[in-house]
Amino acid sequence: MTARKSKKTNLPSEIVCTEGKHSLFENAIRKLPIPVSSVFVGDDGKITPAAFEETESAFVCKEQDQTEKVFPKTMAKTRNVVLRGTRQTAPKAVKGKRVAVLFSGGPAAGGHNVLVGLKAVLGKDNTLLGVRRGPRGLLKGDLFEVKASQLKEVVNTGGFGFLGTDRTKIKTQSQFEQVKETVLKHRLDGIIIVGGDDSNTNAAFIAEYLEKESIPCSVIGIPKTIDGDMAAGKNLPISFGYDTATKIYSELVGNLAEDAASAVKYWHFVKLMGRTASKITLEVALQTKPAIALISEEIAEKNISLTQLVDDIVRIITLRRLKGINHGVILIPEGLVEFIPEISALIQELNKVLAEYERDIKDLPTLKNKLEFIYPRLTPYSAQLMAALPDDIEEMLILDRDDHGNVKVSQIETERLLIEKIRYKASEVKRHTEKYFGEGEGKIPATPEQLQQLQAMSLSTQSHFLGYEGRSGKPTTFDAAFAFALGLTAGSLVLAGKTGYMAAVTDFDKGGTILALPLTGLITCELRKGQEEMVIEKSLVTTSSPSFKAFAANREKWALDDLFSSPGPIQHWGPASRQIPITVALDQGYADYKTFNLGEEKTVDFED
Ligand code: FBP
Repeated sequence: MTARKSKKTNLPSEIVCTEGKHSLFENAIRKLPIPVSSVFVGDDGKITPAAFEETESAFVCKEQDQTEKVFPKTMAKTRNVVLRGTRQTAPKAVKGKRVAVLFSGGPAAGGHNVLVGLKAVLGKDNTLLGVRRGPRGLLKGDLFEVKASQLKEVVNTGGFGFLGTDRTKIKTQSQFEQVKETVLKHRLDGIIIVGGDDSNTNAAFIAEYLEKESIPCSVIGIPKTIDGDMAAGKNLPISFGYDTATKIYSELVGNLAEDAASAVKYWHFVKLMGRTASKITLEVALQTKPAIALISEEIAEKNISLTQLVDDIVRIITLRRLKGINHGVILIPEGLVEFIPEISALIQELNKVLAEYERDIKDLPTLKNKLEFIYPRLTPYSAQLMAALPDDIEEMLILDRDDHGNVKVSQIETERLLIEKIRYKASEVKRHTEKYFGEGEGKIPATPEQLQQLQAMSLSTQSHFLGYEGRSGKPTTFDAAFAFALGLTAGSLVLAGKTGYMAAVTDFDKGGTILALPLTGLITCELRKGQEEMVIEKSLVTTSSPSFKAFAANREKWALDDLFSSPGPIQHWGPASRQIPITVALDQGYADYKTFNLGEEKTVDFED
């Protein structure tokens, strides 16, 4: 018998080869071609900057007088008129421009493709500089030249790792002077701020300041955020990052629904990121059809109290239980607490107290001392409500706001608050069947057998928070193409000498229309840290929108049976790889959501 020759294995070294973001998948997606709008394709087939022309559409500010007072220079320049990008057949070469780009706020998938788009459109004759660690890096002047070879490593990859990010608000005179120093020191002709509503507010203020100082440096915003609240109707259906995040969450929620139906014992309470707006929750609900999905904006509109909300949820749980279904998935938007009328009133009171007595409260050594100081300054109703909240939530509500004055809702465990109250109510329903079951208004009809079955059921809950895992995933093909187009648009705007605009893309079903939206047209007045401030307006869910109506028309059905669907993992190629968010397709009036069209696919080449 001959001994079998042992085969030499390369496996250990193959594993090492995948270090530094070189998994089989990462290597493959770097090579994926990106759809490019024909506006950016020259006669030679190469990437070419767009030109811009005025459209007939102009924004009317919510607070016209105040906006004009705060932004006189940029308002006079843009007149709030929307610009459209057009293809240049014989573009005049623009050379020697130096453009800085920074990420601001939370990460969102596609950020690296913005950089690739910028590099591609600026070409060899201009310089792209990266700002390390967001607005803070801009203030410090922490810039470096971005090389094509570096971008080839990050194209189509997720996260903001290449530059980093932070949430510094730029609003004081000394901060503006620091920005000026950076502009002069690095001889900048343009600053691109990739961010959400707060970051684009920064962009609007910096643009105005530099204009006042007669410094010829364009400031352009790029709409980024997973939250979906950086949108402006037909002009800007959505920001980049939303599609990827909602698809990641939808996969996980689909898996949880499957788990609930398999193990037949758990109610999964899933809090979904999205800060204020419930746009993420709405999209995930349309993708997965869970038993319950709460939409904060509807709760505020209908003035639904916490008690009423808990009652409504327990009613659905009970109806399912009577059918023998003692499991399900409940989606909870991250910002819910801010929309429940009595908690929202409490937060507003707290914001006022925290703003008025900021220093006194800061100096108090313990949490107990802070609470003792705050309680007497609240109305009796709010004080009573706060005292009834779990300790950790009480603590989160009085903790410092972020730099932009937002309550840190991602840190508030709303899902646990609801679980606690729902458990109590569900057990009450079981204990007092005569009150809740039978004939008559508000009562649930049930047979003795069903009630017996109900008594044998216990409420097993699991809580989850899906947030950070959705922000830095590999961009979907849509986000990859969309972010790339935004980079091309912003770069073109700087080369055209425009300032005070946000790059935008619309008509995702028709090859992509390129737009530039005047930042001042998106500004409104909001209460932040108890004071009125000019900020870019958040786009929230409206109950009259087609996407909400589609959800509302089906939710009862989804509540009473297991009709969930599992969209599965994000697909970068294959049948589901060209989907856009269902909410976007519905609200924009597209014929379907399965195939976006942002132009012809191209393997983008760019050199230093
Ligand atoms: P942006 O608006 O900056 O994109 O951030 C969105 C977000 O992911 C929210 O959904 C969430 O509430 C928040 O960031 C969390 O912020 P942090 O990273 O500071 O914890």
